[in-house]
Amino acid sequence: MASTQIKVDVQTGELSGDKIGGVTRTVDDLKGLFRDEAARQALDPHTVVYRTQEFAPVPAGQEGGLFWGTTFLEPGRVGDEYFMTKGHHHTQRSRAEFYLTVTGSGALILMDEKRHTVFAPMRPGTLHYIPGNTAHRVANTGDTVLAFLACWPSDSGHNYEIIASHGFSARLRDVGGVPTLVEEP
Ligand code: PAN
Ligand code: ZN
Repeated sequence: MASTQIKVDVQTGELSGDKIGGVTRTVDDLKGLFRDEAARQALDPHTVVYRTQEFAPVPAGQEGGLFWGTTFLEPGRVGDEYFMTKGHHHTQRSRAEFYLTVTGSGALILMDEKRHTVFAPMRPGTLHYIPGNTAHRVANTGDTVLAFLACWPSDSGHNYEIIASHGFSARLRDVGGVPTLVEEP
């Protein structure tokens, strides 16, 4: 049986090898994501908010396989909100995921099917299990790059539309220097 192998730099999260893709999301790409759209427009549109790497040993959508990835989320703010990922549901709602933080500090924001939102601190060495049927997003609450490794089923898919149109029920905001979940009106 053929084995497929890549390298993971466990200090930085950087992946190297074959079959590695990924995306970069700039301030310009994230129109409408943050509460304070004027603050987003005041930033240099080319500023990178996050970059991902993804190791896909099987085709996307194939049942039974696994994907591995790293997300590098820059430190920064848009108004009182931290730089964060778009956030998504898995298209196959029941699919779960692991996030393992390797550098930096931040927060994993989770919202269940009843739109109840909670967050959990992320720091090097924390491993979070994201259950199925749970929308997930990460915010960088620190001053350095937050890098985390992720593993998810190859048939999960990503649904961004629901979050783009309805958002999470709460946003993680800097309230007097403390990351605080603030319910959306
Ligand atoms: C992660 C995310 C990654 C980027 O690999 O895709 O952190 O976040 P967005 O996809 O929300 O932009 C994951 O959760 N995969 O399923
Ligand atoms: Zn996911």
